[in-house]
Amino acid sequence: MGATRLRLLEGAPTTYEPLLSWVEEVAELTQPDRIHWVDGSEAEYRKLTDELVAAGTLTRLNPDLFPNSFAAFSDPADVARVEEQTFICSRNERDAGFTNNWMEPSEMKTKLKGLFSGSMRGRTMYVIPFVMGHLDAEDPKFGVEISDSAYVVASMRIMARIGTDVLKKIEETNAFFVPALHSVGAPLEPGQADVPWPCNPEKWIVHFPEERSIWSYGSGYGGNALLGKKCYALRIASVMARDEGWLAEHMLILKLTSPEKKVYNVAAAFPSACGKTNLALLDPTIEGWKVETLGDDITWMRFGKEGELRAVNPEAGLFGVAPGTGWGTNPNAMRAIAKGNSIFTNVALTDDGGVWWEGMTEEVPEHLTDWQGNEWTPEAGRPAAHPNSRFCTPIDQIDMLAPEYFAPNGVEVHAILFGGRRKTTIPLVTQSRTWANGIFMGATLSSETTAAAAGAVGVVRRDPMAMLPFIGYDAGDYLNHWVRLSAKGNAARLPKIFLVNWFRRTKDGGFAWPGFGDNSRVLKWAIERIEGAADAVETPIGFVPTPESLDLDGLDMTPEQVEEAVHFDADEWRAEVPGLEEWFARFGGSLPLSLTNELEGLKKRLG
Ligand code: GTP
Ligand code: SPV
Ligand code: MN
Repeated sequence: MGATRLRLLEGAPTTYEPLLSWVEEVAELTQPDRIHWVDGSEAEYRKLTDELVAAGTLTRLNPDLFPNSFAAFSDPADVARVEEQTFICSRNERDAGFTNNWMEPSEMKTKLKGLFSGSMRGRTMYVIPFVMGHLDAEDPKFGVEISDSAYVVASMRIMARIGTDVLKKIEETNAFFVPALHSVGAPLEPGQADVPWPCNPEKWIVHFPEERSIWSYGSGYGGNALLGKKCYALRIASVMARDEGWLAEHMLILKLTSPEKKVYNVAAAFPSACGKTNLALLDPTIEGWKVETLGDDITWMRFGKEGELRAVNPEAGLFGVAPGTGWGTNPNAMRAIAKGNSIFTNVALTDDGGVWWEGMTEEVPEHLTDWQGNEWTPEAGRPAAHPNSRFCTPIDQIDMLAPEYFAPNGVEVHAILFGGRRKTTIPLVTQSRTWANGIFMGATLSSETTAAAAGAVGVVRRDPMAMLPFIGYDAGDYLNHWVRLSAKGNAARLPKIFLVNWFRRTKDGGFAWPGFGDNSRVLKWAIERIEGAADAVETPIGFVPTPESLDLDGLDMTPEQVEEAVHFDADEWRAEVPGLEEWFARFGGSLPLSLTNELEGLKKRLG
């Protein structure tokens, strides 16, 4: 180590110059009191969580109920991703596209340097080496997050592969790593007491796609702060994927085994808080079909040697929406959570030191401490847990985890579902007419906004491939990349594409379809379509099930009710067309021609 190296770097567990010089540069800018190199060990986790409990950031849960588990309560203004403050700072504005906020990179750097200047004063700067995907993948995707939040370190240990092994491999292979800088933006003056959830009212989540770097300021929450997740594994990775010929997608991936023991892997893109984790951990309500989990939020896909599309889950944990996750709706998630080793954020506390959220149990507890620390009873008239409260749990605690999760080359994808949250118009399931028609379904996907992002909830917006907040470049280029890349696959082995909607409403306002475990009936129909075994009605939008072709065995629904869930409504679709035209117009010239043709074809078929 050079004599001029910063004192804080003494004892660093690496001699890897690209890393040392970046850490030094950041330390000089942010002025932390000390640097901690994260090794990812059990002992380190114990020490960090003990410190977080002492600081009041974490509450230790009753170990008889949730062993080695903690609850965190955020600042009430730091509860979700902040899309308005998320930027893609490519050199040219055009490359960020109309779906992203943009600022000229050097202007943004100047602004960020001002904010980060001294931002870690009084705090520890943690250096977290991590890899998204497998350490022994052919081309492992490394990152190093620097953060001044121990909560981030503890959460990153659950969500990604981190620590000494990763650092060693980076050094040994002289690897590139994505520098991912995070500060809560709350420096401490000498003697100043800390708060349980430090953060800053001003938040910036910034990506520099050409240099593949991330700067995140002001928030300690989820996708804003655990930089391996949305910032790297989607926004930066989507740019890498464009340049290297693969796909980084906001998809779950599950392994489905039929009664004949045939295996089908299904990837599904739904926007945030629209059912990925629930589908990935589905407990089928039909006989003989088995579901195993491969991933619940992010899927990386590339073509294999035979032109088959292969998928891996780059994450190591679940960061799941708590409300609605219950013993009735998602027992597999509940069993994984009950094993402990979890961090809950913004849930409610029970009087016996456990956690609770809306939908966890049918019976509502008589007394709770709500996510803001207030007394709560069922009469309170407000939710006890924040609608975007989350559980953070190691993925290998899922009993139904597919062994292929551990395979660096992943699995072949046989079907892709695109889905959103729509009260009307979109039937329960529609099979695309062709691959191009399937890409059109993805490109025009729409959904009501949810609590997963700050802002209004329930507003319908277009969300291409459920990637609207996560495409790291121009959205038209992104759709072109899908079209061009898939042309390189083996056409006979391309997955079949389906559009689904678990959230259609009846005239009375209730859900038209029971959802959750009963979604296995839709999966079965999709597989039988692939095998040419299930009937369908051809409609202008694609193929929808005939009433007889869906397995409704044991389901308490009248034929009229089923019809309400599955039917194609020509009037609703004619009313949808102007919105589709408006959406496509926003792409300017960058939309693939095949998609323009798809829209023309749809209009013709609708008459
Ligand atoms: P992110 O982690 O934000 O990306 O969300 P996600 O897509 O994984 O969504 P998740 O599975 O956590 O579900 C979000 C909400 O939708 C929860 O409150 C679920 O209870 C609810 N939900 C999931 N699946 C269904 C379904 O089939 N029907 C109905 N009605 N609700 C569902
Ligand atoms: C999402 O919003 O899609 C999530 C949660 O999965 S977060 O990690 O906050 O992005
Ligand atoms: Mn998500």
